[in-house]
Amino acid sequence: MKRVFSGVQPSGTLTIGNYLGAIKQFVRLQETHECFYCVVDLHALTVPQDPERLGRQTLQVAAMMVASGLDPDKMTLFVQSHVRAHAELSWLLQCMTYYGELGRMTQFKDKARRQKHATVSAALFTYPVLQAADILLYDTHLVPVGEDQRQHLELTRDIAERFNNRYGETFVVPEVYIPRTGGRIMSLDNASTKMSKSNPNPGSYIALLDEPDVIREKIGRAKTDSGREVRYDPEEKPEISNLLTIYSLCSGRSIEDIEAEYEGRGYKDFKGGLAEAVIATLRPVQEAYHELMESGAIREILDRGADRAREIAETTLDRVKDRMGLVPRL
Ligand code: AQP
Repeated sequence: MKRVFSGVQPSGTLTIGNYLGAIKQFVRLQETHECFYCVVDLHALTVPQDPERLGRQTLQVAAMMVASGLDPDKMTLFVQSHVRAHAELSWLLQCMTYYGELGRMTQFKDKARRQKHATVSAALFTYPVLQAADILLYDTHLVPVGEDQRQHLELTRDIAERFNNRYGETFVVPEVYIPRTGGRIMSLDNASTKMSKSNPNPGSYIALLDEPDVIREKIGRAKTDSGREVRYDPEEKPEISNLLTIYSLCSGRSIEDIEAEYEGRGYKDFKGGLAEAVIATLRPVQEAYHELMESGAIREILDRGADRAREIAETTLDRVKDRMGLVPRL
């Protein structure tokens, strides 16, 4: 079986963007691939985090992933900081990554712009290398991610190829896997920025744990154009097109079918139907999540996952250190 790796940051409650863009694919791939999924807590530290909250969110995000359909008997789920090889390989790979390459990463530029220049952490600049380490440790063939991660995946491939050229075949060069629709769900308040769990405006996203009334309210307030035609046209009608994408992915219906249903009915009815489709999608996830959190089962799932991940990661790390000329202990 080919290997899959992907990570999710515990930087807030997952959004429907994370769910449709990434986690739905994770669930599908566990049937056909050997999958490693990781709650990347070290990545979340690149911007200031409250320690107590970070710990809580790490368990919550893991539980949300399992509640979304990840099966502990079919895939490996673990916390990044439980496997030390991630941080160690990251250092080794930083020695082969160019300053200029990291400076071109748009995620860094976007996140750095939101902070005062002098307080931007060095880790925010170098974390794409940690991401490369995460992926390369598991001899990963396929990385399912949202569109926003495409550039980081290209960097991972460049680093792997550079290493293989310099030291001989060591890493599998991974392929990126981005869904045809849903790879970039946009904010509800601004269709030119992607939906993000760390957006300070909660009205900009639907969180996986939002109550039905909150979902109805957020969708009711979602920005639209001033027309009333429910039509998919990302250029002319980016807001309605984004809502149609969410509707289609949640209901399993085609966009044309939804357009036909709301022809001549305006945005209010359309938003009402969309809200119910989202609520129906999230209801089973929310129920499973609350059960998992109450039973405490998530800690055990993560513990078993870390043991399994550690075994593979340490073998890869030893191989890399050997290739680079680091002397092993007796
Ligand atoms: N809006 C989105 N549409 C589709 N996919 C998305 N992803 C994120 N936002 C969207 C995908 O979800 C996976 C997990 O993302 P992450 O938690 O590792 O970090 P991120 O990409 O930075 O996501 P956020 O929600 O925007 O987090 P913050 O606000 O903390 O930066 C990834 O595969 C991502 O592509």
